[in-house]
Amino acid sequence: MRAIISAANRDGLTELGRELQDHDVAIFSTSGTLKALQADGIPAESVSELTNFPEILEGRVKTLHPAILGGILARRDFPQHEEDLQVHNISPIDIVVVNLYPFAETVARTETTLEEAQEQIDIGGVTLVRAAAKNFQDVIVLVRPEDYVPVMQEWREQGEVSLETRRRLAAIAFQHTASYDTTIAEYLRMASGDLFPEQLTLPLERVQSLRYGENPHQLASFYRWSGIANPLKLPSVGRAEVLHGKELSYNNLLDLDAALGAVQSFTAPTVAIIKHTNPCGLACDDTLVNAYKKAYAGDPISAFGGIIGCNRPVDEATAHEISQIFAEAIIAPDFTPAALEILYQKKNIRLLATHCPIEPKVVSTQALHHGRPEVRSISGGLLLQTPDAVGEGDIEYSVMTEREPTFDEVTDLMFAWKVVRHVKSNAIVLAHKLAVMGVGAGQMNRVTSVHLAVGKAGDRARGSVLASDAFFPFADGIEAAAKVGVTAIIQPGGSVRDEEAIRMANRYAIAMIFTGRRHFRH
Ligand code: 93A
Repeated sequence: MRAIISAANRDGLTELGRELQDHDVAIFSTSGTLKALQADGIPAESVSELTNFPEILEGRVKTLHPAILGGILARRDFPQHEEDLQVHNISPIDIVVVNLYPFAETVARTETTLEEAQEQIDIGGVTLVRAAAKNFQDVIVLVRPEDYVPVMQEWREQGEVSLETRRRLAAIAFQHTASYDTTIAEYLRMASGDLFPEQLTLPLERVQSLRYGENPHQLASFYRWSGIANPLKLPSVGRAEVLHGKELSYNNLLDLDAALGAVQSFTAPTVAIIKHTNPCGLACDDTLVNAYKKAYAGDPISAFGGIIGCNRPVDEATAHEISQIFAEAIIAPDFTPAALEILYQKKNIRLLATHCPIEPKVVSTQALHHGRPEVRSISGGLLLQTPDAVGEGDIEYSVMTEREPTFDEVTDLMFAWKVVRHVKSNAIVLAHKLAVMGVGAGQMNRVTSVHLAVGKAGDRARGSVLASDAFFPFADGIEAAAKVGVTAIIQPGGSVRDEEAIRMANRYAIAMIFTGRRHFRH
């Protein structure tokens, strides 16, 4: 029997070579692999022995040759194929072991140039793999080092590698080359800025299997975008490091994403406490610990079991405060050693570090070209969109009422406006002194969301400002807010009944501003 081994990553190759040697397999390799095998005392020959042709174009053509591809693709049970091999003096090849050029790892580095990336596009290796996988009845194909040991073990114990295993290896191989090509396509697409091409395969890699989905009877897995360097170095849950805690659940991941998104809108130290993807508390202050205290005070009942987002490294004081209650998870740029010492005492709390700044540097145009789209699933398809990103200083507004908002009101209105887009629609947020006082989320009409936010805020509604993610279709929501002492409102405007809403605001001397931009979150 004959094997071709051509591997960029040589993990496990020596052991594999020894096993093949025990089975009397003749090994043929490309130059680098050959050197490595021979250095470890594994007898192997150059693929040129099969092709009578040298590697050319600095290695761009090494194995692309009919003597090799014919040997792989020939069906052993077809007389015509057998005859062709004999006529052209081609030897059948039974095992193909390939580890492709590391394209993904190369483009994961920001400094990689287009030319460097191009050289890492594997052609010959992919061809070997696809040929071997097509002919899986007769050829064993191995593309991942982790498969070497189990397959060799099967061979040793069963005396052969079963047809079932060969077929499974072929499926792995085609998935591997498909995903490899998808990463290349994605790299070129991102550089071209073509957001939604006619055909799109998403380059995803599994991070981990999850114990279950949203509910225990649902199966689930966590995938992330496979690595292409993002010049913006955007923080993400997919790339965050888990420092501590119980295994992440499906719902944890959803809430962590909401927590990260919410605090990413702010430059001052900010803490968000998330429940069921909505912030129940969120506040900015001069220090993280003060922001946490204010966020917690926003809704102490709901904060129990919350997921906490911080846009500054968690320090000792903040860790101490957080450890007073039961929190499910924290995501932050990092954690100080003193903070970790405190939080490690909580066995279950999940701690995630993004290891990059969490700050509002994304504006929509940049996100368009360098960010990844948001993906959601519907039956029979996926929906893709650019994120609802808003940069600092991106908010423009017009005053619609007789009274203009005061400086303090404007500060809180801007704050509330940044919070409200992280709340499920219909979304209403009441805020005061850069802290959330009450939230109305996910209601089927806007006035109910106002009632909920007002109810949560209680006495603190007086003197607060209100943000609404979309226009008020009727003036009733404004009246409900006015009656509990809300002094200013921010909303997109755009309803046919805007005039009624403005009249209502004027009646209660509310200052109301329109932004012209809606922030639905369904
Ligand atoms: O440049 S290639 O696409 N041309 C080829 O003909 C070819 N054949 C195998 N690269 C090719 N390979 C790849 O070379 C393999 O997929 C493997 O990653 C690498 C191993 O080369 P070496 O053994 O010289 O280090």
